[in-house]
Amino acid sequence: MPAEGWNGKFQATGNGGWSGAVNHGALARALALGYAAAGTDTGHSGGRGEFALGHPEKLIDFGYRAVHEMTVKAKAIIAAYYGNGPRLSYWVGCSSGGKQGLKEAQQYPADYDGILAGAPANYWTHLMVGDLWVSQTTLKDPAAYIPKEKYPALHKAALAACDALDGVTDGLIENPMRCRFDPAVLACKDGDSPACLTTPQVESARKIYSGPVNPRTKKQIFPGLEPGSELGWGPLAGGPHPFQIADDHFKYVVFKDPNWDFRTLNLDSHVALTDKIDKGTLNAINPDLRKFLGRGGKMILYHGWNDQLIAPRNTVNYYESMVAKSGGAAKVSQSIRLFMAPGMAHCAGGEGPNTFDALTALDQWVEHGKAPEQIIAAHRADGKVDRTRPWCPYPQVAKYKGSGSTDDAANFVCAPQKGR
Ligand SMILES: [Ca+2]
Repeated sequence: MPAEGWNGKFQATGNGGWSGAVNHGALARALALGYAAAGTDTGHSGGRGEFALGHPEKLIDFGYRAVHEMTVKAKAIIAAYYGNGPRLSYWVGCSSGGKQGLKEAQQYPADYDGILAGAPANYWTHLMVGDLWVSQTTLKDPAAYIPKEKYPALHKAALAACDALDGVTDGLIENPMRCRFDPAVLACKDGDSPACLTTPQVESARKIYSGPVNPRTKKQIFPGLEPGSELGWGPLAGGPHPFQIADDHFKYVVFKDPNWDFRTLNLDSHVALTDKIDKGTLNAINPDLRKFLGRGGKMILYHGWNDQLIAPRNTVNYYESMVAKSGGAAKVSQSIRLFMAPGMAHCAGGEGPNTFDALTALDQWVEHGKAPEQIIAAHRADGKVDRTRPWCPYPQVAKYKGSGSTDDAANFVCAPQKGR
């Protein structure tokens, strides 16, 4: 809590991954802006999922209880210290922190007036399947492994297929949902090389883009990674070990067996099992945000299209389900907007513009009723901004006006996407 110059507001900070640490950097940034700030380790230490083994109550803490309790207590401590509680309370988080923000809106809609939720890990059980499925795709059979040296060629081919669809050839795919890219264009013709894919590698790349599907019901379990994201495939697909957060989920939460082998993941029975066990503990997928909306809450969601850890289309899917359940697009857009970020990786980084100030946009919306029509994001190289671009409220996309630098956000407008 700032001893002087408190702005009268409270900002809570979210976690990442398995979340066993207070994010002190985020606290410091909030304090520097004049906020009273709070964070929680969610009831355990460290970034692994082992804590859950034999401790169902700790899993509930991690799932939602720690954040809610922190919120209630933080507001009481603020009131005791300043003589009055915060006039406004904001949630700020990405990844697990994005999920925590959604859970708050779904389960404790009175906790926050504004929620900034990035790349939410909100469909936790299916996300874990999706991530582990990528690891299974490339690590189960050595022939199916795609060496990292091949990612640049794959990336280049994806851009060749889809970069120009948005009218600007700039290394960014504005809307990957319009992209039809078959990695078979890279199939090796004269022997293996870093510039081509063998037949099993083509199949692996197709699986990574398409995401896991239940073999019995043919239902999509989780979306795939998007064309454009290839340079970031290392953590899920590069081995030698499966992606640890997801591996831990099945080892310690689902099977309670540290020796469980990710190669045995079954896309039918094991998905049903993790959903059955979860009972809303780790998942934050309730599309009904009417209570949050009814209180006047505002939410900004964002997700990088090149996210290499959480398939971004899941956030589009959640947004669509939430819009359908919570009053329709026109009504919901008065309170909740989703910004998809071309070329941005998980929460930050990547080839696309990836530094942005969504907190100010949220604050303007909550405090002054000024809804964000766009969020200007910047890309930096060697410490200098080399490109700016607007992020647009979904389903709008950034359109080049036709003149001026394509590295300047001023030369773009947010407009509806024509044609899919
Ligand atoms: Ca482009």
